[in-house]
Amino acid sequence: STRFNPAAAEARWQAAWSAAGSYVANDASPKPKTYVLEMFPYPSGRIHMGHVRNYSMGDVIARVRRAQGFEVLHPMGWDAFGMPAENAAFEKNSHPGTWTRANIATMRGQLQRLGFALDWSRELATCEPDYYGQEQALFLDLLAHGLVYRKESSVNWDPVDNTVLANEQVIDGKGWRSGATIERRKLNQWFLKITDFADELLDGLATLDAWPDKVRLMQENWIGKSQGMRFRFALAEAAVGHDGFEVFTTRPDTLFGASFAAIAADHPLSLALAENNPALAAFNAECRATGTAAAEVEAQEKKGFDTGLSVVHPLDPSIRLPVFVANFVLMDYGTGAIFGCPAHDQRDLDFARKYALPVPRVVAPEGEADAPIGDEAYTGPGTLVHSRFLNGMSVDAAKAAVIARAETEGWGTGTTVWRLRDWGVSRQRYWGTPIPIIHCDACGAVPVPRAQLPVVLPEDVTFDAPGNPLDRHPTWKLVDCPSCGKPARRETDTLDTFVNSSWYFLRFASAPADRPFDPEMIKAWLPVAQYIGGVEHAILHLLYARFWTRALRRIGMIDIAEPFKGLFTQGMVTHETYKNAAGQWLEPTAVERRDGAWVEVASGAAVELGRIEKMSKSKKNVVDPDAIIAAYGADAVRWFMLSDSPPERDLTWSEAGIEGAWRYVQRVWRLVQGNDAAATGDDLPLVRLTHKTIAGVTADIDKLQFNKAVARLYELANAIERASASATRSASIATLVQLAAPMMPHLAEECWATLGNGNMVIDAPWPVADPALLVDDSVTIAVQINGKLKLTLDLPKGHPREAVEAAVLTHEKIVRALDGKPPRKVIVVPDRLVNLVA
Ligand code: ANZ
Ligand code: ZN
Repeated sequence: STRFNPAAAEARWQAAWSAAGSYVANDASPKPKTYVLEMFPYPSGRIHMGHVRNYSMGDVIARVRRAQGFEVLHPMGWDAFGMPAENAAFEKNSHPGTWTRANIATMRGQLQRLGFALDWSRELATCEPDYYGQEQALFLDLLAHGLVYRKESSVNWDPVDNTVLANEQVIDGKGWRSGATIERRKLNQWFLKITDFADELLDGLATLDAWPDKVRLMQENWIGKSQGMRFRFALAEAAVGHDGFEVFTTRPDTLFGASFAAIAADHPLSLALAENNPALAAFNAECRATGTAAAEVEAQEKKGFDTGLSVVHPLDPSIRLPVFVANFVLMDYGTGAIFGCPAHDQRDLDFARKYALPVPRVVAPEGEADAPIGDEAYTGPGTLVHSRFLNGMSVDAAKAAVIARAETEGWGTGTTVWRLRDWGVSRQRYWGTPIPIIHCDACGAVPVPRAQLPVVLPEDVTFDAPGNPLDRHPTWKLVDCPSCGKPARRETDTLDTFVNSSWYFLRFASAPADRPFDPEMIKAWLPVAQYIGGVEHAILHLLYARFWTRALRRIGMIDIAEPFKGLFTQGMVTHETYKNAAGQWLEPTAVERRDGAWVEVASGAAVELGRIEKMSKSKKNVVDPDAIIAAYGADAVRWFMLSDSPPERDLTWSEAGIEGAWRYVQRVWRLVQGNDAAATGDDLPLVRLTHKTIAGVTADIDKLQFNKAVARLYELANAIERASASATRSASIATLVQLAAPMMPHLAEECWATLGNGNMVIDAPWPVADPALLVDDSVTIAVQINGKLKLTLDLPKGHPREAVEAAVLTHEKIVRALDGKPPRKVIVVPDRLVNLVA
């Protein structure tokens, strides 16, 4: 047939690969090992085009490495715990596991139909006890080494639903489901000591030269190392047993710009004052009743309560500053107290304007007059002004000068300040890894004995009420204390799902039943050579995974410092958006172009064409991979995903794009069908282009520039189409098939078989370019027999002597002229002449 039929071919080759175990990674292989990984998906329901793009890229790398002789680990699994499953369960009063496992089955089928070269024998789902039980063991290992601790900390409390909310569930200070005003509540929660690794995590970034600079910078800013100072403010007059308090600042240089001091509502001084001040007590209560998200604290109106007290300026005892309790000062950061410098801090400026406090400027931008401050605080660099002994210094020099003075005089100390906080991992949720702890009134928090792991989530839970079903379960939490045997309670919090994704790449390398992983296999496979995923994970996931790797190294379980050697973050898949006259979003399948205008397919009504945006359910501008595979086949989808844009940029899905991919699939197929395997003769320009394509595609793929590789394969196909039959042309068709195989594996297998190869194309070694054929200039060589010119040959400049000889002796004309006999002698003058003595 002249048409390639994807449906039949895809199923056949997928079955053949699976039967041959082609993509099963062999731990015992003598080949060099490499590990290619894409960020595992959350099983939300169906695979979307963003997944297809991500996994198509990883698949190309995995397939090329395999063809290059590597033993490749390319696994897949499911980041299967999390809120959406619990929300779905709540809506349908069903079990989150039912929803999750059904989604996994659907999505696994979709990935398999795309023909990815994945080792499904290593598939894992984080929601299964064999995975999360080992996670519990790791948690206890970190606990035993002092890298886990328990501390009181604020959460968002929904007083109507009686539940803790994640920051994303608090919208404008209200609970997303109940609409109730959210309060701050203190709960005992578990923390991982990521701050112990702040230095390491920062310094380690320098070793990650195969990561995008932008991601390294984002991590650096998140860790946020800076110079700060703590110092003591003395109260002008002692009150309620306090004679002062400590403040923390990152801007000691601005100390002469101070116009007030402020403490948190929960600061010991504020609490003490509130005991006989009902107005302050009421203000403190109001402060507590707001969300904890930084953005929210930032957004809310700055409010203060004047305590009537004042503090003494440490650099000039004649200056007094009023002391406020302020709602934007948080108790669990720094010392819970600040000095306010309105000219150079926006929160302080808003506050000062509201309470009519002075706004003295102390930093002026280089070369500019020290104009009064308007509505915007000046936070940029500059020179110190109105600051006595600091005048004329830069910000950094002034910081150092103030710290030096404070340390000499003994009222303050310089500190290195990190923006990074310890990682609170307690979640008041059902669908997560149970924290393996038992609380006993006598013994405190007792680890669950190893022999009793995994602590399995109970199946018989209800989702008919808000809150944590583990808390409501009648018996699950009732256990005896492992230490004293008295009745005790299980911890009902579960671990943040970011914990699940912080070590899954280790479990892929080996998944023993009795341990989290086999350290020998970590040595064999890790670090991941190439990790690919969305830039939305550039900060938290990657930082947490780096932290777990370093923490496990510190406690002696593994010996790598960084989990991901190479990192690539791909762009999004976008699509046009469509709206009807009523302003409702329309799906791409519901609209079409008629006479140059967009209309609704069903009604013919006019449609407004909106912006190109990331595919999302809310804007309905999604294209379902299944429908596209059914229409065009998996290879065309994969090809289009790799072809149009540089992989780090957004890719706009279009009908024209997928049509183009489909036409290319058919062109390659026609070239193979029309191949004349018996043709003889060389076509040097085509040989050269083919070798250039081999070198170019290989280099492009090494740099993940898939769109460039694709462009080269278009060019090669064009050249082959134009060339007339020759041995070269047949060979070039085979090479084209091989080079396209990582992107269009099913088509490639079908072509390879049609070309008469016995093996599968995936088992053929990756083509290697002949460097001599890559040299651009060619020379014309005169070929003589017994001194008489017979023909001229265009050969690459510097072509090796044997290759020149071979090209001459196999040439049709020469073979005929010599009557098929070998010459008596061959004289080669490099790049000029070949004389045959007959
Ligand atoms: C005086 C000052 C002057 C400040 C200035 C900033 C600019 P980051 O960078 O986020 O760490 N601060 C300190 N403790 C606080 C708390 N518990 N709640 C709210 N704010 C607090 O922020 C450090 C700065 O945030 C500190 O430096 C302090 O204000 C404020 F021109 O001190 B600064
Ligand atoms: Zn006990």
